[in-house]
Amino acid sequence: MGAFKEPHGGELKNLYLDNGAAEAAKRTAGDFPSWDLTERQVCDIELLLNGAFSPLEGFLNKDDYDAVCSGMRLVSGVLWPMPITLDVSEEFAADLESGDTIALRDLEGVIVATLEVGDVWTPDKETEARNVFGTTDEKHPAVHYLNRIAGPVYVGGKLTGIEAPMHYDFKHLRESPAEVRARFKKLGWRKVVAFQTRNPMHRAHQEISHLAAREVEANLLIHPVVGMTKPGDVDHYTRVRCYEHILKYYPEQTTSLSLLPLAMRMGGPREAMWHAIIRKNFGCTHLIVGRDHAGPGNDSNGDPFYGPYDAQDLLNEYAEELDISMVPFRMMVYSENKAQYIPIDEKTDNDHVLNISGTELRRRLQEGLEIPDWFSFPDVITELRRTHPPRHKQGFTVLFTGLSGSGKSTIAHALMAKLMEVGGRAVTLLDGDIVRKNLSSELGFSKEHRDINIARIGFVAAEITRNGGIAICAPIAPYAHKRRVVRDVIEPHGGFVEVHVATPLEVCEQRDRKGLYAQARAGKIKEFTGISAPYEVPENAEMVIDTTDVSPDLAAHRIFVKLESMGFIK
Ligand code: PPS
Repeated sequence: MGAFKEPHGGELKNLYLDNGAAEAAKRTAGDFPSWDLTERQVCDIELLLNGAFSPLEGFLNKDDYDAVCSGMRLVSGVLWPMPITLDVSEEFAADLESGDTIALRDLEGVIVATLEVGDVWTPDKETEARNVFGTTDEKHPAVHYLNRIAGPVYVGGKLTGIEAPMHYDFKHLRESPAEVRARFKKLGWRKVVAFQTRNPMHRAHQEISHLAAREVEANLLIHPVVGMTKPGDVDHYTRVRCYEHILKYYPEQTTSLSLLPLAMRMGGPREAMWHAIIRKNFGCTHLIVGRDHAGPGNDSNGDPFYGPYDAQDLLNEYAEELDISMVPFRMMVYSENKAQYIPIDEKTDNDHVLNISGTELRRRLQEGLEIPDWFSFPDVITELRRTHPPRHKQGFTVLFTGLSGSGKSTIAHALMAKLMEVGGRAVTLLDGDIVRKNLSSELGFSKEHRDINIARIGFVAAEITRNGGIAICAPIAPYAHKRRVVRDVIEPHGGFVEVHVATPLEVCEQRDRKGLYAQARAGKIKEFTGISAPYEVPENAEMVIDTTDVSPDLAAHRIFVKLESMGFIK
C-alpha cells in the first residue's frame, strides 16, 4: 500500500493492494465471512479506498465514531465531521469478533476489500442523529436512513482494497483523487476551485462558478455528486449530459468536469465541511459554498433544518484548520432590466428580478411549457425535456382496487380498449386473475401472500411506467400499506392513478359471477375478502366508482376523462 504526498499538508491515502498482492488476497478472501455492501456502503468504500476520505483508513471504530459524532474530530484531533460507519444486521454481527477478517462485496458480489474487524457495537442512533444532523425528525433524509434503512450494529476496522467497485457509465469522467491531482499537475493548475452540485446546472450556477473562479484567479473543477443524492433528484445520467453541455460556456481551457461517487447525507453545515475535506483530497484549493449547501429541505413543521448560511458560518469558524479555502456565495437572481445575474444582496429597488424555482421548473417541464433563455441553456433544457417529457408522453399506471366481483376487470378491459383506440403508448393489463395464473401461481390468499402478489404487480407496473407505457392493474389489493408502497415505487417514474371500485359487498355477493361468495359463506374458501378477510377502504384514491348503477363502459369513460384532465392524454 502506498501514500501520495499531498501538496498542501496531510497525506493522501491509497488503501489498494498492488495487482499481484490483490490477486492473492482475492483468493484467500473467498474463505472469510462476507458482507454484501449496500448501495450507500459501496459509495463510501470507493472513496475510502481511493483516498477521497483521507485520513480515514477504514470504517470508524467506536472511539473515533464517538469523537466524530460529538465533536467533529477523530480521536487524533483531526477534523472529520461525518461518521463513516459499516452498518450490518444483528445476525451477521453475532459471530464477529475483534481481529476477524471479513470480505466486503459490491452489488454484483465482487470482493472489493477486506476489513480487519476492530469494534463491533450497537450505536445509539437517536444520539447520533441529534449530534450529527441536529435533529431526530425523520423528514431529514439521513435520519430516515439511519432509523429505517441502516442496520442496527456497526463494525469498525481497517480496510485493504482489492478491486475498485465497477462503474460502466461515464468512465472517462470517473477519476480517483490521485488521478485528478495528476491532471492538475500536468495542466499546471496550481489553484483550483471546486463546484459541488447534485442538480442540473443552469445559468445562475454557471455564473456563480465562473465568477468564483475569476475572483480567486483559479481554474474550475465541476465536481458533481453521482453516488446517492436527495431522493427525487434528477438522475445522474441526465445531469452528467447537462454538465457536458455546460462546459462549453466557460472560457476554453479553464474548466473541467469529474464525477464524485459520494453518498450525500444532506447534512448541511457538517456536510459542507466534509465536502471541503474531500475536495482538498482531490487537490482543490477552494470550494464554492452557496446558499443552503447540502440542505435537506424542511422539517415536519415546514421549517428549514438549517439556516441558509449556516454552512458558510461553520467553514469560516474552522477556516484556519481546513487547508482548503471557501469561496462563499450569496444567492444569484436575474435582473431583467440589467439583463444579467446579480447577487441578491446587490439588488436595488430599480431591479426587476426574475426567478424560477425548482418546483416551477418541474411544473414547466411536466406541462411542456416554455423555459426562458435567461434561466438556462437551450441544450441543457433539451436534455431535461428528453428525460422529463410532458405528462402526455410519460408512462402511467392505473391501479384498480376493490372487492371480488366489484367490476374491476370489466372496467379495466373497457379502459384498455379506449386507450388502445387513442394509441401512442403500449398498454398492458395486469388483471388479478391473469397475474395469479402467470406471475403468482404459487401464492395463496394470506396477508403475506397477497402482499407479495401486490409487490410483484407494483414492480412490473413500475417498469412499464418507467419505459413510457401504460399499466392497468386490477387486483383486489385489500391492504392500504401495500397500495401505498406501490404508489411510492411508481410515482418517481410517471403517473399513478388509484381507482377504488367501491361496489358494496351486498351487490358483489348478489352478483356472485364466479360462485365464490357462496363457497366462502359455506366455509369452503378460506380468507375470502369481505367475508373472512379484511378490505381496507382507500382514503386517497384519485377516483371512486360504484358500479351498482353505472355500466362498465361509462365507468371507463369517466376514468378516461380524468386521465385527460390530469394531462396524461392529449
Ligand atoms: S389480492 O388480494 O389482490 O392478492 O387478490 P387477487 O390477486 O386480485 O386475486 C383475487 C381473485 O382470486 C379469486 N380468489 C379470491 N379472492 C379473494 N379472496 C380469496 N380467498 C380468494 N380465493 C380466490 C377471486 O376470483 C379474485 O378475482 P376477482 O377478479 O377479484 O373476482
